[in-house]
Amino acid sequence: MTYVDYAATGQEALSRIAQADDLETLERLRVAFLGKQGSISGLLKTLGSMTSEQRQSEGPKIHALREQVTSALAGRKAELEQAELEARLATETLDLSLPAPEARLGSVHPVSQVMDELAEIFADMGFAVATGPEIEDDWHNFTALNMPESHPARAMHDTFYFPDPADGGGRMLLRTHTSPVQVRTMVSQGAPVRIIAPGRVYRSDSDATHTPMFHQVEGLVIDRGIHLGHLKWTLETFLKAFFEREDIVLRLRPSYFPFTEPSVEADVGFAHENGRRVLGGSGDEPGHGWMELLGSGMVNRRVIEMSGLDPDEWQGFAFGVGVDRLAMLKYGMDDLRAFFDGDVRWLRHYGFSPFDQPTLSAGVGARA
Ligand code: 2NL
Repeated sequence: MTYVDYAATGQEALSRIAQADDLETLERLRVAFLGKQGSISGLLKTLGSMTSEQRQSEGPKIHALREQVTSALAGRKAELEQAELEARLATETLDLSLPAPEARLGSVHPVSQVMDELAEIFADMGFAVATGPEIEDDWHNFTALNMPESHPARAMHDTFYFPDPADGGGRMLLRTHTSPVQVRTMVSQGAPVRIIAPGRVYRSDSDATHTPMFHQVEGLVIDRGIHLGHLKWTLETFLKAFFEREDIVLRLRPSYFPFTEPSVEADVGFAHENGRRVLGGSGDEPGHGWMELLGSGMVNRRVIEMSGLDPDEWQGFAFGVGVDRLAMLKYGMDDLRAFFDGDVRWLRHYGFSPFDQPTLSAGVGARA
């Protein structure tokens, strides 16, 4: 049995700990003394092969040595950490007078902007906003709107079809207009109704002025004694507010939709100013013209009936207008396809600041 000079071993360990001048060196020392293969751990293991007498005399010395080294390591660690903190505090500076880094701001898409404007304008006339599914069944999209299976008007509304999981023989489709939202509202809440239904709709159309997906807002009023005069006033009031011009002139022209009777298409008068079309004034003035803007009419009594209401008690008017087209006209954007390219340069040019919303509540058209 070789006797170890614990005092000398302790002295040496303490002096190496005191000399460690960074945390990594200190950690290496801890492993060298107290780690699994460490020298003091090794001494502890020798206790196992001692006689009980030896163990009684050597045990306390080895444990005392381990305590001494453990607390020296902890003490030095605290010193080194404090020194590191002081060094950082002495060198790091924080200039609170610097301007904050500029945050990258997104912008509001013109279509979303126009939908917000429409919701505000119609809210002032007492209309609520109604929404519904973009994947519809045949009945809500066609049949309830007086377009039965064989109706020729369905051809204009060709769209994307899916099998209906709930009905083996039936099919689902991407809605071709937001009218099914209005049908659903009549069915579920009954009369009276005063709503607009904004949203995405889908048709198989694609060129410079048509995209297979576009945005529509439809309006529906159902009440007692509703007539064409209510429709005309509502459209005029809406268009004057939207285009921010009192001189908007409407021309109602007879038309045909299966879901309205009579049906009227609404044109607005425009003038040419500096080679651009500017809305306002009668289209019959010399040099002026009429531009087709939206479709509308008195709700066909068969549609009212199919939605579960009595057409002898309840009448109404409805209209539908393309949101993308309204945005193009109001903000002077000329290619419809650019709306859905997702090009951020286009958005930066035409997009709206989320903090400067030109809605009625913040001033329509208010831009810096
Ligand atoms: C257009 C024409 C229109 C309607 C939509 C409608 C809805 C119900 C009942 C009756 Cl629930 N009509 N909507 C009526 C007339 C025209 O849209 O050219 N839109 C782009």
